[in-house]
Amino acid sequence: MSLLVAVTWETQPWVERFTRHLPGREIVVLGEEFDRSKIRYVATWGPKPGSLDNLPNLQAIFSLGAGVDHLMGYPDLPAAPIVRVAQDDLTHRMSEYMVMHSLMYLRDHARFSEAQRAKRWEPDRSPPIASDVRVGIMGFGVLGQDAAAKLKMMGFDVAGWSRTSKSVEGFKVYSGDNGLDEFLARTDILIALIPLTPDTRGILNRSLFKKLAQDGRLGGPVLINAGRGGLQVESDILTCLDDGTLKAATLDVFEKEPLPESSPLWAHPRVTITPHNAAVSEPEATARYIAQQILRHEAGESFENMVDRARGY
Ligand code: NDP
Ligand code: OXD
Repeated sequence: MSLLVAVTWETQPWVERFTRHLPGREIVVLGEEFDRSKIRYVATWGPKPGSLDNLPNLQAIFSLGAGVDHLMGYPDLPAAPIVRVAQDDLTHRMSEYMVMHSLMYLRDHARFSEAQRAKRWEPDRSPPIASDVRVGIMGFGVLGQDAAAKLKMMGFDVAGWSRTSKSVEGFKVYSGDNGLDEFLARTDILIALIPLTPDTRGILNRSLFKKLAQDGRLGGPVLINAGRGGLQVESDILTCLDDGTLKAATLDVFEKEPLPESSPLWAHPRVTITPHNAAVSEPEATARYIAQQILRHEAGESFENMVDRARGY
């Protein structure tokens, strides 16, 4: 059995880990000579057109991340099952990000940083506490639910929104188009952790932001998007920041990545930017997870976290 590592980044860290976690297997990378009929598995992120063609014995395509939108646009994607990353290392990193940025808004970090630079001593005598702040998590899947549990532990008033209705102990979960307006109306911090699909493209737009709570303790709703850049309409975010519909935004993902130098988001005083690293797929943890999936499959068990191609996630 061979595993093909098809990434556009440095391949060596992946090859080293896969070799260690799958002893005795052949690990090959694009650009090398290899027998395509021997390839049983592919581990990939953003494969170049053609790179996954002509693999007649392929048994699974492993996305090197949780999202699979990078695969959905691949022309004639092989019919093998797609398995995505859903493991604790990545999940915990995302929750760290969400808890940190939510706390920074709760504690008005931007205001105190500015006051420090101006050497102003300006304590807030009546700041909100976490339970005064309503967090709404769009996308109540693996990442959304872990972030919800940790934000709740900090005291935030957390609810979720998903495509299908579900019950998750301890949380009110809204669902579908019918539940969206009510969900938004009770949300001060909007966290986006939904996949990019034809249904969700451009969902973070002006008309949605207008429906967020305007009576919250933060002085205006804030957006935290670490889902995908294609979810957001960046010109609408800027308009809404400037007309007060949004108080602030933390963005890890962008319509175009890397974010072009010309983007006005870079310099906006109420925008926090991170370079699509809210939760990285750390090679050791990810290779271990993929190796486990291969071993499960070879022992006759089914893959975990398989993608439904019709849903797009
Ligand atoms: P999951 O598949 O576990 O969860 C996705 C959630 O989104 C589900 O609750 C699903 O609803 C909901 N959803 C999907 N489509 C819709 C829709 N049309 N309307 C409402 N809800 C919808 O995914 P993960 O939690 O593992 O990951 C979520 C996303 O996070 C990834 O797809 C990726 O884009 C992003 N990500 C970003 C990273 C970063 O570093 N910035 C790192 C890792 C992931 P339902 O429960 O009904 O199926
Ligand atoms: C992912 C990502 O989907 O890092 O895992 O964006």
